Amino acid sequence: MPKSPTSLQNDGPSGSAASTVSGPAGGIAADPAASLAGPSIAALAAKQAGTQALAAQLPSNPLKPGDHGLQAGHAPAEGPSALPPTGAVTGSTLSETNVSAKVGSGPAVSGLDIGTGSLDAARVDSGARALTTNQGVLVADNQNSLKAGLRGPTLLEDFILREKISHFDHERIPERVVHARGSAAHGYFECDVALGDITRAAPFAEKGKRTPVFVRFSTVAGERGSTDTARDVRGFAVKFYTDEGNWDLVGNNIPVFFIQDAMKFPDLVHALKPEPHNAMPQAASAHDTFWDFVSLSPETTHMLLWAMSDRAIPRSYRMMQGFGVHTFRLVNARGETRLCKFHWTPTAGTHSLVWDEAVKLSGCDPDFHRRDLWEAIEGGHYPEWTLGLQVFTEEQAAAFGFDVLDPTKLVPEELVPVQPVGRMVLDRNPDNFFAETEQVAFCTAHVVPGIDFTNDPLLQGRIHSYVDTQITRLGGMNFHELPINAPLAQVHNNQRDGLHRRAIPRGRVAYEPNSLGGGCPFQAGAARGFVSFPEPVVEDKVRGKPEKFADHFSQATLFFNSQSDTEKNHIVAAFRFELTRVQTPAVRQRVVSMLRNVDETLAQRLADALGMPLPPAQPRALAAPVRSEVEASAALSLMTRPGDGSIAGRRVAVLVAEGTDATPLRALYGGLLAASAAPRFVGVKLGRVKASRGGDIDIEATLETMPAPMWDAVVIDGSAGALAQVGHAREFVMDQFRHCKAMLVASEAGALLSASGVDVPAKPDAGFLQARAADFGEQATVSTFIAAIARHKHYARETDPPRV
Ligand code: HDE
Repeated sequence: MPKSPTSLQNDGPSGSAASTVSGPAGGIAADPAASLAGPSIAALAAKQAGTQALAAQLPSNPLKPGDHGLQAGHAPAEGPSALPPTGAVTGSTLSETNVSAKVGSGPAVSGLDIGTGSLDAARVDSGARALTTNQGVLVADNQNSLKAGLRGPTLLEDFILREKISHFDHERIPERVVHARGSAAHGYFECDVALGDITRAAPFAEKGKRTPVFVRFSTVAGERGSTDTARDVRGFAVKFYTDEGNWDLVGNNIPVFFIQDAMKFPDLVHALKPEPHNAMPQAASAHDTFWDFVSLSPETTHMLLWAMSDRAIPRSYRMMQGFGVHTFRLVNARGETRLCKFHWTPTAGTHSLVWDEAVKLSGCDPDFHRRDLWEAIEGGHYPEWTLGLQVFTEEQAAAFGFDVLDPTKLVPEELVPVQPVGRMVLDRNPDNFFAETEQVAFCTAHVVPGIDFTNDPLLQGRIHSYVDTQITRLGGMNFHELPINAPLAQVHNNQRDGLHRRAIPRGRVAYEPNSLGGGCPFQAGAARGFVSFPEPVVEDKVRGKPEKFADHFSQATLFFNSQSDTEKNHIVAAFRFELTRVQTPAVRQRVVSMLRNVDETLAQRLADALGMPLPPAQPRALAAPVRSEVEASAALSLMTRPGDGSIAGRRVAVLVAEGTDATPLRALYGGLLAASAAPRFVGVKLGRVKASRGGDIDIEATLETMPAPMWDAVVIDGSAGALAQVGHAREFVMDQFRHCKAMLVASEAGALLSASGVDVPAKPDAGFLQARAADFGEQATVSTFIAAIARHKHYARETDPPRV
């Protein structure tokens, strides 16, 4: 009796019969002549007969006998279904084929798939259109409210003003509780390796398959309008619109988390967010309540080291890794399972700001990351990541010295290598920030067949939280119908009503089992539907943690040991900054006492930096320290991912003043453009500077509006020596030097350099290049400079405190 789902899906109504109490309307009867003559008894009878025939096909529920026991639980059968003899049998009303511009020309074939399919249906283009109200009424005057006389009061009657103001009054929706500030883009994931052997998940079905994605990057602590370059973890949330439904991989740019159990998340966030009495500080962990909480929660130590590292001040969203964090489960079509960690690795490499630069950027461009992502995509430099998987078995996991269900632990790549399986490209900016970036609802509960959860207690809590939070944020349970959230796969179920419902379900059946709807929508069964992996549960019901969760420090030590000296220095400086801002000495001491369990030199350096004696080490939850299988892992250092050497989209300031020799400068500028960088002539003010040859130069950006932190590199032309008396120019050069960026300096510009406090180093680092201005256009100069920009930072010149 069950029909093939394909034939069921595409079969629209085509006949007649009545389900309405008032009887059939004209034009839809089986016998058109009869319907034209008025309500058709025949049509009603035909519908009743059809309904009877359909219902009779299910004399009982065939699922029931197999509905019990373990076997049925593991492999549910497909539900029964039958085709209605005519489409009208399962329709709501016989009048449904009465056509109008609004109701359409016939019943929908695909039922509840409102909003599914491409975003085209939702896009609005007002080009060449006149202004209307929300009811579509043309507005004659958009300048003046309706008044009783030119100098009289405004009339309540002015429905146009009232609609406009009322809509404006309600424009804002609640911002996300965490990750409020973010930016997003569309793109695709392309599978490079078919993974059918280990997962049936649709995006990995075959090599070359592309799955559309929408990706949102974010900071965690700051409010929606806060700065992009705060020291913070970055969210890295990917929505895959797979052909088997939406899969959301809601990750971060750091592979571990602060806490081990969802129970502690509200405490963590309350401690991190601005303090409740005075709402300060914004977008910063550098305050007492955060450090109070974390120093009393030693499980935070590992992630604290990551958060104090340069990972927390990325140069660009395009230049950071992403991680699924939790251990997930992959399941193949045979029901076999492996465990898995997800890794996104940027093609552009992993690069960071330095702290002084991040702080200054917060002032001169709080939208730094948002702008960077937008401009890169608009400029055709599509950000790209490789997706890599660490796949391992339960048996392997059991042998690790740490518990893979503990989200404060990573799986060292030395134990399980990361296998690249595909790449993600972001190639389209959203049309509208609110409709897409703000309304997108990522939920860890959104998984597809082939991807399953593990018992990580943090992940388990998240499965609840994300759906729950959208109910407040997006105003009810129908947030899945918003165009950006709607899956490409069709949606058919018996969920009904609720605020902001858009779908108009056809027919009278909203329950299952049913026979009046031919059993539809029927349960898909184990062969096609999502089946939870049948993981055995053996223990008592209990509130507690597994023993291995008590090791709070060994991977923090592993992380610290894996850092280069520069990275270690930055970690010390970040702790110093944050703890200097902390006002309560006991909290500072507690942090240092906790860090003694990570690395004695780290704790000692911090104690010195904070002017305190080294406190005793905090007692450990585990008496004996755990010995990590891996002592140091190169993969944990940012330095191991320099990227592909491209300088696409990198901003290069060309400092220029009156009297420049524009010929070599233009050649250099052209060379940078050819390498897809974004060079700009920078001067004191807009306008034209006179050149000795090669044509006068139009200044494109000014020192005042685009200071040094906004640039990746600088060219200091010979003419720029004349800027030695300009404070902005001196600050510019000083910051470029201090922030370890590539500099190409004309030997003629010595006056500006020394006025900025920069002595030409006796042994310049690879990022500090000197040449005669006349040689700027030489191929060798251009390519050495490009290589220096591609290295991004030249830390060899860095000192603490800064010399310059
Ligand atoms: Fe989230 N998190 N989170 N989180 N999270 C939210 O969901 C939550 C956690 C992450 O761009 C919220 O829609 C709990 C880990 C990202 O829209 C909320 C717990 C990781 C985003 C929420 C965690 C994340 C969120 C706020 C502990 C890395 C932004 C608004 C049990 C793997 C997604 C929203 C976007 C957002 C709850 C822990 C990443 C409140 C309860 C671990 C990237 O539901």
